[in-house]
Amino acid sequence: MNPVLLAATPLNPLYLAALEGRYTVIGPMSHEMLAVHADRECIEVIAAGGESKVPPAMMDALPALKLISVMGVGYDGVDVPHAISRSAMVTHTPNVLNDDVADLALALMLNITRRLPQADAFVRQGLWAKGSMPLATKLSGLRLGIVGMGRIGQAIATRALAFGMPIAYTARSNKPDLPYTFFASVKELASQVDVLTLITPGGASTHHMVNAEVLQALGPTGYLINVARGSVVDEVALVHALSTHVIAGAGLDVFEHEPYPHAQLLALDNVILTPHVGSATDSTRQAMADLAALNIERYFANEPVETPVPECSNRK
Ligand code: 8YV
Repeated sequence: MNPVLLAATPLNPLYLAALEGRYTVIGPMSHEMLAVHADRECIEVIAAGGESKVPPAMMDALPALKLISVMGVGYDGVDVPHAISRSAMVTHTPNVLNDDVADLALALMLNITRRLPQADAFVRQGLWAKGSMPLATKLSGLRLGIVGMGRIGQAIATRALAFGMPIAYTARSNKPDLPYTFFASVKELASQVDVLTLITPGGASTHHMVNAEVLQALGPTGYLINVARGSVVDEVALVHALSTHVIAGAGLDVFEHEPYPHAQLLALDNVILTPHVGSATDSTRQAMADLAALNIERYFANEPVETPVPECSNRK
């Protein structure tokens, strides 16, 4: 009989396909349903996506829980300390999505500064024959500030170097090996750059890290790019900053209450909105699904998992 896995939330079809045939995937289901499910006591693995919530109650409904395998690099929806207290391992899918997320960050920078959605609309609406488009802002050479200098932050920096952008960053700690300027606070960083790009983990430690004060520091010629988590930005403060030109514009792939961006964002001309598509390409999502499935396979083969989250890496 195939092992039974619980899906925390609807799984990406590629993840489901990678699990098919080897496991029986049940769920998602309410805690009430789970509490009375016939297979509850034998489920050792929860499969989840990067945005899934895996709260203590879900874990505690599964007495045999040993692994939570997240298809996504972010795992802020998983209560990792609780998983550890239950002796369960948490895995995620780092690295395979670095290029895509970094590509999207640059795409958002180019789109917002060069006003590409407006340019496209200008052509489609037949306005070109009647005159020229208003001039845009040059991206090359603008000073870039990166919040979170992990693997994706570094991939963004590498790309930005080709655009002649001087690079500064803030992170939990200074990384002296990198040739970029470190600032200890996000506010200080914001005051020194033209484009502030967020690629830091979500969760309590970064909640509303970008608030009204930081946006004020970024200033009227500054742009905010968010490819991290919506929770990192105070979205109400951002709406205010965009509508009163406290900052010049924003490119946002993530939102506080997905899939519902703040209603006023939809009406603003100085913001570009994408539906959390940082890693959403065929090849990257396939690689993420394969890696998430590999972690499960390793667990059942009694082998060390491939990509534990950092908090669990000493338990590899
Ligand atoms: C995906 C993500 O949206 O990796 C992450 O942390 O946010 C995204 O790549 C999602 O995890 C796909 O399941």
